[in-house]
Amino acid sequence: MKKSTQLKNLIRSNQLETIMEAHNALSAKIVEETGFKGIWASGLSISAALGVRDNNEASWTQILEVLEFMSDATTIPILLDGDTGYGNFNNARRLVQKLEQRDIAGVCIEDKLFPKTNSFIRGEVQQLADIEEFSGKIKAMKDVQKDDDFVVVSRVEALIAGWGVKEALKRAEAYRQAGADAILIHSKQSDSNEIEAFMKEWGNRHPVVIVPTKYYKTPTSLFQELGVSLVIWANHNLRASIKAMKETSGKIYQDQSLLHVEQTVSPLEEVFHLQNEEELGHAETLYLPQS
Ligand code: SPV
Ligand code: MG
Repeated sequence: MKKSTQLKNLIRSNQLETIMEAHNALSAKIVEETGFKGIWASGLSISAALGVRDNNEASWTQILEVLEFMSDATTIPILLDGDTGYGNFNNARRLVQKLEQRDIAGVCIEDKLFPKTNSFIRGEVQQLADIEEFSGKIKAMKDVQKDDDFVVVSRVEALIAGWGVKEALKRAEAYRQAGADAILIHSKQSDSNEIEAFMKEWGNRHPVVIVPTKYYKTPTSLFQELGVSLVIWANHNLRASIKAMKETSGKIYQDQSLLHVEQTVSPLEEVFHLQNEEELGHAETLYLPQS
């Protein structure tokens, strides 16, 4: 099944679905092998892995290069965190064309201004996009896609900016009418109260995506009860790898020896497996002269 169709089915399925963050081909492959049905190509994680801030410091074509490796290495759909679409409607629709060419299943854009800042950094002073302008951007993206199943998720940042649930509902409804396939409602609170308030008013109008990074204590079963369609575990492979790399670098530096790390790191065979080394071995028997 096409990756776009897989993602559309996840968003439309009656049960709660989850997708997991990746920031390069290696982490994307691990997400797939774990059993997840989809990948969140996180802007925060990709930029952190590139050594830059989550402020559109990496150009959109640099992000595309990372995505191409992620997509080539996997068979499950990738939902790109497309920030604000990297400009106005015209930049955003060109992004859709380039994503479709790379078999990326969908993109999420947020109603902020370029260059954006991560939602957990000074959220209240972040400016929101004009509703009409952002709705035009969604329409342009939906109009340009060639594959009917390509997914556009519209992310509402009203709660992040402190504008309240009423404004969030107003924006979500406008973006639904503009043609978005799903609404991502984001919150930075440590409990899920405002997400619950949003969901109760929203009902089953249209699929909803959430990112419970800050309200991680809320049981996942509650999200299902609220009618949420898709949960994104947004940055945990990045954060896990930072911890593992710090511990390993620290131990080797301290001991000036590999003795106490060999058993704690992945074996080289695992690395070769993740690179699909087996396939090359097989291809060599087919295509190289066998003496
Ligand atoms: C990301 O993963 O880059 C996101 C989610 O946009 S958040 O960091 O919560 O804004
Ligand atoms: Mg992001």
